[in-house]
Amino acid sequence: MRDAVTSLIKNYDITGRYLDRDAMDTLKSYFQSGTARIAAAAVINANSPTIVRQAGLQLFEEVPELIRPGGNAYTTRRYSACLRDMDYYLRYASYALVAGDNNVLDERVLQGLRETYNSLCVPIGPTVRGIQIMKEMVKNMVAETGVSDTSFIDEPFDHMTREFSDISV
Ligand SMILES: CCC1=C(C)/C(=C/C2=NC(=C\c3[nH]c(/C=C4\NC(=O)[C@H](C)[C@H]4CC)c(C)c3CCC(=O)O)/C(CCC(=O)O)=C2C)NC1=O
Repeated sequence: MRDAVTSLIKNYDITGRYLDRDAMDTLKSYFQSGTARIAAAAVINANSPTIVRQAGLQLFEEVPELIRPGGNAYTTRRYSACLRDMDYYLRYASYALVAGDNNVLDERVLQGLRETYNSLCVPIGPTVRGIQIMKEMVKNMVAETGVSDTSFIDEPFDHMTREFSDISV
């Protein structure tokens, strides 16, 4: 598992270089966004059950077939599995936000997931939509705490949906 700092150091160490100007710029921007990253993690921590539940409701409203007979989230067991997956995406997104690096998502969430989803016929489009709904909710909540630029919140959520979208084509 890597974060913004260890990733940078690793790259410089491989080639035996001192940290140059580019490195300083990268580090500066990471540390300058530090307080906002912590604010985002705090918002997610304080609201995760609400975010997952509301995002699930919105998703099932937009794609009602999912919870009808024959839908992948139909039956209590699969409905819960779906919300549990949403909860995984949210929790790991909060880790990646603090780390300033998506590596934790690759290692802990996305590895082998496409095969699992394909074999269980979990539909990709609605999964992507669910992740995007959570992203918008988190961005709004973080903006309400006074963080003016919430664009950094896109990174982990968009990383996950990009990985998913790669499969669906
Ligand atoms: C921390 C990393 C991690 C992830 C990401 C993870 C995902 C994951 N989701 C699964 C199932 C599932 N995932 C879903 C999800 C959905 N169905 C829908 O229609 C919606 C679009 C969507 C919710 C948004 C469902 C319904 C199942 C159960 C499918 C089944 O058993 O038939 C399974 C199969 C095993 C199980 O049921 O637990 C895994 C491994 N597990 C992990 O350890």
